[in-house]
Amino acid sequence: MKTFYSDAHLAHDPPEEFEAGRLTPAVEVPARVERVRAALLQRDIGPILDAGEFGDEPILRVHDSDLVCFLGEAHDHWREKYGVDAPAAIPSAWPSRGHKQRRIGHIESRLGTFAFDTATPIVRGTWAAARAGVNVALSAAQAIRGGDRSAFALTRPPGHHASADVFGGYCYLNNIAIAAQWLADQGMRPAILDVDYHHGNGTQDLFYGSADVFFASLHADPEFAFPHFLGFADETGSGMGEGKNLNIPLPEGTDWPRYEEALNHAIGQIKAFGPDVLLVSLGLDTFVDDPISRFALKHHDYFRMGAIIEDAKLPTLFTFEGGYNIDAIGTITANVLQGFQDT
Ligand code: Q9C
Ligand code: ZN
Repeated sequence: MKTFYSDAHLAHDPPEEFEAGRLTPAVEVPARVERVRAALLQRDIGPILDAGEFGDEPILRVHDSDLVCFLGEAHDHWREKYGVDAPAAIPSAWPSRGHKQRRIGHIESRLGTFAFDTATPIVRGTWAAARAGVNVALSAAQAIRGGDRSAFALTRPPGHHASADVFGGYCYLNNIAIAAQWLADQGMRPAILDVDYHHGNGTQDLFYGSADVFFASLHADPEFAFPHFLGFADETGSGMGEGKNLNIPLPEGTDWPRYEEALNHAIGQIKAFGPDVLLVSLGLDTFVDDPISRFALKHHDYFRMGAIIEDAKLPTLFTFEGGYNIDAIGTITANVLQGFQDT
């Protein structure tokens, strides 16, 4: 399968994130994608191609123009306020109950209005990287549209936590949602499978009321895991989208037998929806030695994951999401793609 890539991601290189009450070294770093790229070059998976340019229109089909405008200028405004040597922009105050949302005005009020956590810093290169990441996802979607059986969008920053007008969870623009909407706008019927350790709250929210896109997510139970406020089993969709959203929250320590059962169930529900394209939010933070997660999948389990996804017998677009064990990320990502391809 073809892999799509852009070196613009290298410019998004935040040194730190604010998490668990302190500034800590960032885990969503350029080495993640570079390690995957190196692993793919070593294996017989297919060519790595540069992304094309798709413009703003596909982004604005999914995201509110206020968020897009904010992300484009946030770092400039932050530097005007705190100086050219200022650290990454991180919010420190939020509009809570009884407060006003502030979409225009001071950088601090806009940061709090558009962000939902403190772990998603904005540095000088963030916007260019996020923007290019969308082009990577759309390039993969175009390959699928052109008849390819599968494609891999090797993109960062990740996207599945970002909704129409909120960013967070290391995500700024929702790459997979933009690709799914782009395919739907061309008459396709997409299903999205999210196998990242964290619930894809942004993707769920974007399609929650829609009958046209099915969303299924396997993830750590929000009872104990980020994003804490969404991803529960009773979230099944609303209005026209009722029954088109499937959450499977899983306990700490989930290993392959338990994961496989949930994955097979999700694939069954996806097939019942009758999609003609499958998009996979491919997070690799389910790995046993992931530094921020608590599942227990091993290297070889990822071949099986790829094989089960192949079993849906659909054109399949994989989009890179989380996964923070730098030494394992290349191998386990390639294992999924190879498990899919060799089945
Ligand atoms: N103690 C993705 O994997 N902080 N985002 C979690 C854990 C944010 C993860 C804190 C995690 C975001 C794409
Ligand atoms: Zn994740």
